[in-house]
Amino acid sequence: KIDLSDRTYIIMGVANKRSIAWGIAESLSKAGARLIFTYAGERLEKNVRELAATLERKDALVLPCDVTNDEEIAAAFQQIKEEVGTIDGIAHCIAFANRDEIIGEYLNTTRDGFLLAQNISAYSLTAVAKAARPMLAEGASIITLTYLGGERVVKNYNVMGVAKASLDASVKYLANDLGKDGVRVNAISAGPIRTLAAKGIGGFNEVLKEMEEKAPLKRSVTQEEVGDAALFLMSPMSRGITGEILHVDGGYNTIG
Ligand code: 0WD
Repeated sequence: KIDLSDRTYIIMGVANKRSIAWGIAESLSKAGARLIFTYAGERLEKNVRELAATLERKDALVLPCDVTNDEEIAAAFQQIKEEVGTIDGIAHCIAFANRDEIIGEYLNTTRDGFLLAQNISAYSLTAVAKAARPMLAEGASIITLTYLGGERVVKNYNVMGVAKASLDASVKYLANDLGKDGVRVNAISAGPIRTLAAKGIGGFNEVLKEMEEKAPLKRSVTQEEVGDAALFLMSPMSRGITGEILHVDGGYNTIG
């Protein structure tokens, strides 16, 4: 059994109990970890506090951190440093694109929409890694969530696919920079899961249906399955792995 009871992890991107970030939180929590949650905007604070209160450990911290705001990132990590000192990992589960740009043709992407998707969904990982660097323990592990639409064309994923391609490349460059500190950086490429963010993507139900028909496992994956893969990547069990994109998608990406 993986025991993380002497470790502390930051979970970024819980919006509600369906969030993949919450699946990761539950898996890490079952392994005994202490958790720190960050949320974007006051509207989510109550949700995150209520969810955190359901965990067995009562020492979770809940802090604001809108990743488009450098001061908010700096303040969040300063507070984390003061309250816990060192951290053993970060789960970055954050993405955003304008709704009218994740349907139809990619060609219609606006400059502002392109930059917004890159800013929140890709650059934020780099900003967070930089802010966290001074407090990352030897052996710490950073993970992010990506999607197949960054590797190849997936209908309607559009500007978000381009942001995921940028995120995937960032994982490799960050892994190279932080490897000398003994810190690993990896991505989980999750199959489609019904969440708030997924609802915004055009034709999501068809994507899910195709996965259930075509994936080698003939079903979709769950937040719990992504959570357990995250637990592996966060634990010393995966100590030889960095710069990797691990597909937790029932094998769907292998089907032509
Ligand atoms: O099928 C899926 N659901 C998949 C999701 C398949 C493969 C990958 N992913 C990725 C997403 O692209 C994202 O990177 O998983 C990550 C988590 O997404 P989720 O769990 O599917 O969706 P959700 O529960 O909506 O969480 C995404 C959260 C935001 O939620 P809302 O609904 O409020 O947009 O990203 C956070 C926010 O909590 N977020 C931000 N956090 C900090 N600063 C910001 C921001 N500016 N914007 C959004």
